[in-house]
Order: sequence, then C-alpha cells, then structure tokens
Amino acid sequence: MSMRHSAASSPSDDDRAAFAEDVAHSLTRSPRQLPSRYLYDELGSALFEAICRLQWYRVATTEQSLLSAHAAAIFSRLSPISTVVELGPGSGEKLVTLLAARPERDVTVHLVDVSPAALDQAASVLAARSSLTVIAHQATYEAGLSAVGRSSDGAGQTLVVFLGSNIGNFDPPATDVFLRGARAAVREGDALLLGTDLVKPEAELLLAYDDPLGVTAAFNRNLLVRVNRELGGDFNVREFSHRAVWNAPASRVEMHLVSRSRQRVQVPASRIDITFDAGESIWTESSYKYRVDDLAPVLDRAGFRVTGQWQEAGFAVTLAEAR
Ligand code: AVI
Repeated sequence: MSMRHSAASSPSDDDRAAFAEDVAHSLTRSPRQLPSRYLYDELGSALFEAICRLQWYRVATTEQSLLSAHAAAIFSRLSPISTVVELGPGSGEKLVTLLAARPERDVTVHLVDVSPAALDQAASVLAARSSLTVIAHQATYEAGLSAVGRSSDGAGQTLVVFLGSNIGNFDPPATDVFLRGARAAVREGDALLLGTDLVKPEAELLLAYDDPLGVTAAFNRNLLVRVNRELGGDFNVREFSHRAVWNAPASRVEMHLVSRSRQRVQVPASRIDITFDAGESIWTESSYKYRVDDLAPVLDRAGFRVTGQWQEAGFAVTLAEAR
C-alpha cells in the first residue's frame, strides 16, 4: 500500500479558532448544544472504536456481517471501478471486508475524515490487510469529495462509501444537502453505498446509546474534557451526567450531558461565562434512525436510484446509482 496525507495531523490554529467559535455559538443557543463532530479527538475516536465492540451497539458488527455476506453481490451490480472514496472510514475494517470481493486489482482508495487519529487508524488497517493505493484527506466530507472529484482520472467508475450509520448524525435538511453534494461530486453512473441504522424497539436503542459499561457515557463526557483542554474551559466533568433519549416523532436518539447541580462554567477562548441550572442539558448528538421504505425517496430527491438493498438485524446497506 502507498499512503499520502493531504494535511498535517495536529490541530491547527484555524481548527482551534473554528472550535472556539462553534462552542461559543452552540452553547449559548436554546437548548444548549455542542456539535457532535467534536466528539472525535484522539481519545474520542478510541472510545468510539470501543463502542463498536460493545454487544449493545450492534451497528458496526451487523454492518460488518452484511458486508461479508454481500460484498460480491454489491460488486456484481457495479461497472468496473477505479476509485473508492470512503467518508468517515472508522477503523478501516469495513472497507477491507468490502474490497476483498472487488474484481479489479488497481483501485485508488481515498479516505476522508476530519479526525487525524481516525484516518491514521483506517490507513494502517488498510496497509496491513490489502494492496491498495490509499490517499488520506483530513477534511470535511464535502471538501474531501470535491478534492477527489478534481483529481479523478476518469478511467473507471467511482464508488462513494458512507457506512456506519454516519448519515444518521445529519438532521433531515443536512442529509439532503449532503446527498446532493455527493451527487454533484460524482458522474452519472457512479455509485453510492450507504449504511443506515433502522428504527427498532426503544429499549434496544437506549441500551445501544447508554451501555452498562459506561463507554458511551465516557465518549460523550470526553467532549467537555476536550473543551477544557483545547479552549481553557473549566467544566467539572463529574458534574455532568450522560443521558440518551429516544425522540420518536423526530426518529432520532439524542445524547445529552445533564448538569447535576447549579454551576457556573467559563470557556475563555469562546468568551463563555454561563450558569447551568440543575437538570439543564447540553444536547451533543442526534442519531437518526430510518425505516427502509424512507431510503429510496431520500436518495431519489438527491439524484440517486436504488439498485440494491441488504438488511440484517435492524440495519440496512443500500446501493444507489447516480442518475
Ligand atoms: C458515528 N455515529 C454514527 C455513531 C452513532 O451511532 O450516531 C456515534 C455514536 N454515538 C453514540 N454511540 C455511537
């Protein structure tokens, strides 16, 4: 494998300034929020990998099983591919499983993620397990997709892979914007492989997002540790509890950090000086859950036609072609 990074791996002053501005804006909204993309510093990425091994969070293992079972069927529905773009590659294991069934040997893989820790891990897993040219882009999905679009040689089809229910972290308007952006970045006949978690009984959903080992709680509370470290905040992390909520009308699991007491918090880099009431919460993440019948219309609106769908244990992998 050969690997290139398109950006350095330590947070730049620009990254820190953007984080400070996002915290300033979101923590002073009503309800108070913190953007979920900041959950993934080095420790956050490691905690997320641990979540994916939990018996209660079945997204990763179910998707892995679906890909093992159906990778050959997925490739049988594609024209020869020369480029694969994975957005948010996680550990890299899913792509290894998928690409093991590829008929073409010469494929360039582009990995796109804002987290250098996640990119490094995925790239080394691909390095150890396959013979591919891998290019890592430390970038947002949109910026990564357009960089790949500009560098694409036009030799074969491009497959964009967006797995792990990552799309579930977008609200419906952002989902439309994201899918339209993905469609604009590829050519007619290119393809998208999408992994989505499905609506299931509430108890099952809550166990997945509030596990008995407290790993998800640590993942959530680490966001406050990050604010303290990078922005000079003084959050008393022990004074915030993790809470997962199933919001049925909106079809999403929400993660919150709930203040255990009335307390003052300052974040100098964000010019924040606020007082939390006991019970007041910071909304840190939404995880939208789909019904299978919803997927074709959502994809269709963005210019993709569903060409295959595989389901197992409340999870779906959907293949769609750019019209
Ligand atoms: C990355 N993302 C799809 C995960 C999810 O299920 O929303 C993040 C996560 N949050 C809590 N557990 C896992």
